[in-house]
Amino acid sequence: MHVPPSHPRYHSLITREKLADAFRKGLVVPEGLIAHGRGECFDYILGEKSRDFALEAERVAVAMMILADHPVISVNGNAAGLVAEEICMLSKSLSIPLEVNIFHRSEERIRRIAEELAKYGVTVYSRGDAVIEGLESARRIVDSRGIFKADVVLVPLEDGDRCEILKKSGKKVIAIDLNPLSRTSQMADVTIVDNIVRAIPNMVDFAGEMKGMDRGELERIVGDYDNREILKRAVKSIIEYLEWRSGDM
Ligand code: PTJ
Repeated sequence: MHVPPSHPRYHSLITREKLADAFRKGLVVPEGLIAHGRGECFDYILGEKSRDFALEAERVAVAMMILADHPVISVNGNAAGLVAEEICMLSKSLSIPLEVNIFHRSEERIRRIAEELAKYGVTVYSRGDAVIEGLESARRIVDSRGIFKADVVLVPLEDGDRCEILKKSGKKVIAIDLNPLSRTSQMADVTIVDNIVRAIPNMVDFAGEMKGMDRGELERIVGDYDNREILKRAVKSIIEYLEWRSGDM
């Protein structure tokens, strides 16, 4: 479908088209389209831009990934459909491998997502030769070189169960989730309350700026961070945005 750039909801419609195309290519499941709709709703009441609390969390996330011994970026269908190229830019910039890890598991879709990412010349793990104990969903099947041994995992559009288990296995979890009230958001060490289509490009910019920083400075950035405070600011900003909009009525 042609979306005219003058359309007031141009960016939102283009993002939908991208996801629908990815669905047609077999990267995204129908449930992913529904999940995106929920995300859109939160994005709408967050003002559809990267707020200060999101930028702060994105910066800390990048610092944490630079400091990590075995960081990994988990990629599901929606992430591959919306920001495959940008995730690969982040992966290359920080030399962090990607791992395909999906909730609605099928070997065919894992292969398609891995192929989509590999186009950009990055390291993609998708072996499924290890299991995270304590998890019943298909997300328990991981790669021994990636999530299994990782100390820091970036998980865009996550389900709460896996976040909890990853944390129980001693890993630091960075989540990207537009819903600040979700179980994942509440449980992650760093919650990026932002649309993945803005969050990942912002993180690519931060990576460029921060990869030359000394460890002490990066440790200070991570050490000063308080995720509960970030979540509170996200919820308050929704309240303030709605109050501001109600003033127009
Ligand atoms: O590819 P698969 O099989 O791994 O499936 C992917 C989905 C997204 C279907 C799966 O992970 C899932 O069911 O996720 P949930 O539990 O619905 O959680 C998705 C969360 O991401 C929700 O809290 C949404 O608000 C949020 N979300 C949706 N779209 C975006 C988003 N957050 C950031 N950016 C988005 N574009």
